[in-house]
Order: sequence, then C-alpha cells, then structure tokens
Amino acid sequence: MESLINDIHQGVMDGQSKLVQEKVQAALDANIPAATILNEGMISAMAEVGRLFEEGEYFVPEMLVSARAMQSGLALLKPVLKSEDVKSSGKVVIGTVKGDLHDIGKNLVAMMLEGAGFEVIDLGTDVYPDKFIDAVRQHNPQLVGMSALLTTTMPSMASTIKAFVDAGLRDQVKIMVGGAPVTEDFARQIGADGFSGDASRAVNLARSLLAA
Ligand code: B1M
Repeated sequence: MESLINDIHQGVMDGQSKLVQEKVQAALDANIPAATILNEGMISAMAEVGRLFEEGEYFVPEMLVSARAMQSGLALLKPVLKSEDVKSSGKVVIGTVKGDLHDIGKNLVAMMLEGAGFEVIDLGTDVYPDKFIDAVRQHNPQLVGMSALLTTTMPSMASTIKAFVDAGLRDQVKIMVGGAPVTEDFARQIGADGFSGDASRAVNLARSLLAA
C-alpha cells in the first residue's frame, strides 16, 4: 500500500497524469480507502509543490502539470467518493471567486458535497459577484460556497457578499467560504455564515448551516 501511495505522491509532484491514473486505479483495486489516496497521495503532494514553488525550485508550468495530474487522479476517485443512493440534502452554488483560477480545492469540495447528496451547481473559476447573483436567482439554492487561494482574491469574497446584500438576496442564502489563506476570523469579518478548512469539514458545515 505504501509504495502505491508514494508512487501517486511522486507522480503528482512530477506532473505525470497517466502514471497517476494507473496508480490510483491500482490503489482502488487494492481496496486502499479513497480518503487515504486523496490525503496521503495527492493533497500532500500539492502541498509539497507549493513549498517548492515558494522556494523557487518549481515555477508556474510545474504547478500546472502537477495540478493536471491531480485532476486526472481525482476523476477516478469521484465515483467512489460519491455514494449512489443518498437523497438530496439541498442545493449549493459554488465557485472560485473573481480573479482566482485555482479550482482543485473547490472541485474537491463540490465532489464531497455531491457525495453527501447535495445538488451542486459549479460556476467554475474567476466568478464575478454578478455571476453568483444570477446563479442564485436562477437556481434558488439554500447555500453559496466561495473558494479563494490567493490573498489578493480574498477581498472578492467580501465584495460578493456585499453584492448579495445590495441585491436584497443576503437573507435568502447561507454563505460558506474556504481556501488555503481563508480563516475563521476573516469569514466572520466579511459576514460569511461559515468557514471550513477542508473538503470533508465543508460537508459537515453545509449540513449544519442548512439545519440552523
Ligand atoms: Co498557484 N498559488 N498561483 N497555481 N498554487 C498557490 C495558492 C500559492 C500558495 C503557491 C505558493 O506561493 N506557495 C501562491 C499564493 C500566494 C498567496 O496568495 N499568498 C500561488 C500563486 C502566487 C499563484 C500565481 C499568482 C503564480 C503566478 O502566476 N506567478 C498564479 C495565480 C493565477 C490566478 O489564480 N489568477 C497561480 C497559478 C497556479 C496554477 C494555475 C499553475 C495552479 C492551479 C491549477 C488549478 O487549480 N487548476 C496553481 C497551483 C496548483 C497552486 C498550489 C501549488 C496548489 C493549490 C492546490 O490545488 N492545492 C498552491 C500552493 C498550496 O496551496 N500549497 C498555489 C490542493 C487543494 C486540494 O487544496 O485548494 O487549499 P486547497 O483546498 C482545500 C482547502 O483549502 C479547502 O478544502 C480543500 C480540500 O481540503 N477549500 C475549501 C478550498 N476551497 C474551499 C471552499 C469551501 C470550503 C473549503 O467552501 C466553499
């Protein structure tokens, strides 16, 4: 088991999509839990990629191929993380905020929410406030999720919440935020209803916000 996880970790770091897919499939066939493959094989590798980028050893192209390798592994995990016969838990509109192109974490949150029975409308990346507003008007969700990975795009979360207030829609939805630089304090400051530091806790948060 350890060697498969190590191969997946190294494959993500080296940006080898085909190898990652082969090894993720082999790990699933060997009954290694999807959460172990995800956390120990892939998420830890992306953290390492970030560290190497900070140290000037990796550049944007390396980050990009690693991200692609991770996405190719995630595609195989998706059906496993998503259980079949769960009844609808609610509707969520989710997106990465204006100016931000990072989508792996947001995709994971969307995937886990779907797995928990939420209907997810994924608006993608670089989502402007008016696109969130339009989506809420169109789909009428109970929950909106925003992701940001850059300190420079965190203010877009605040401006999106303000846009909800200005549009008279703030009381219609619960808003949760997340992403590596986002904190509980920041979430409170900008008037979000909740913050989660990872995808599985995002599911618990979504459930508790809707139950409240
Ligand atoms: Co960029 N990048 N990047 N990047 N990138 C970071 C974020 C950075 C920390 C790297 C570093 O310096 N160590 C740094 C930001 C520094 C800062 O803001 N202080 C950075 C930078 C600087 C940049 C560029 C500016 C680089 C440049 O061009 N010079 C540029 C910006 C582009 C833009 O967005 N406008 C850029 C570009 C890119 C790529 C396109 C090459 C690629 C993204 C590809 C993609 O997403 N499709 C990329 C990558 C891969 C990274 C790192 C290495 C990995 C991010 C990732 O996918 N992590 C990242 C370093 C790092 O984070 N250590 C880095 C794995 C993912 C599972 O974790 O997204 O944190 P994460 O999601 C977690 C939680 O945060 C949480 O749950 C997830 C799962 O547990 N979560 C939520 C996330 N969203 C949530 C929402 C919720 C709840 C929980 O509720 C709604």
